[in-house]
Amino acid sequence: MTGECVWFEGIPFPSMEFPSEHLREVQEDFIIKDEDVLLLTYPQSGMNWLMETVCLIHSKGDPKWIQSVPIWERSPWVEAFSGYNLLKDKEGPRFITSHLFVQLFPRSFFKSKAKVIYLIRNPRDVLVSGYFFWRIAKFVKRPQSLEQYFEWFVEGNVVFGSWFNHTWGWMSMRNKENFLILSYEEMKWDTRSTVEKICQFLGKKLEPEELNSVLKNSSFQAMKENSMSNYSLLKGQYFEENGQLLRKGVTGDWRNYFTVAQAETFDKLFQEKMADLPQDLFLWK
Ligand code: PPS
Repeated sequence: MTGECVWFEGIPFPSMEFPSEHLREVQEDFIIKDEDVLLLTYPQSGMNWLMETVCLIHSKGDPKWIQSVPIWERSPWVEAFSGYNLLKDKEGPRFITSHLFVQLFPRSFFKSKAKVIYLIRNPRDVLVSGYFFWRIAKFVKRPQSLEQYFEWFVEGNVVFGSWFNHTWGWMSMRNKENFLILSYEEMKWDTRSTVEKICQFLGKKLEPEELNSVLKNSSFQAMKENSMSNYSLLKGQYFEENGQLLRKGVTGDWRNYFTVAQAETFDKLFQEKMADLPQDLFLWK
């Protein structure tokens, strides 16, 4: 996997948008404000779904904002050069998105009261989703087969680093009151309750019809059809013409791709690496 990426503190990043001097500036100089809302995930965990949901909660279900401004401008990626520049000049409470490891995150955050939503997903589905995503992206070395990507993933030899280390690192914050952990699985299985949980965490009260509109406009189908959220605006430049970020949007798709041997290898690795965390954090079990 190495090759077409840049390294920062032992973690590989895509070669565009993430120069190491910029990542250092993000870590040391970016000021997180108490009123900011931070959306954090390992890649392919449902970040865009979370972003869309939070934006719709903010607009009380009114889809005007999500249908007129690209998702990456509504909640910019702090570690990406272009996202950082948007955020620096933004007034008032901000939505901030990131795939960064906890140790690379802006240091100012650890002294702030900013609210964090950390979304996790079954890493087996993250792996499969990532395999298809990186095959359509033009800015990283593409895996040639799922078998190859499986090897890269279990070794943590993928852009943005190891799922296991990312999850471990952020889970150390789990008992803080400004930190909410959600899973892609609970969002799928009971979207309404999860949206209510987010509202409560953010201190937002929605009327029933506003909540219904959040659910309707953040659904897989609605996002797939929304050019401000489906990344069709970046096709050609960053993604292949036939590429889809919104691929299937289901849980358990890994079962269609893993061999029995891969499933066993993954189970063993998961047990080794995650044994010391409370297992009820992992709802897909
Ligand atoms: S990224 O590029 O890392 O920010 O990607 P991310 O958004 O985290 O993850 C992409 C996967 O999330 C699925 N997705 C959704 N699932 C259900 N409902 C909605 N609304 C939704 N929006 C995005 C998307 O389909 C990717 O998962 P896969 O399994 O590949 O379909």
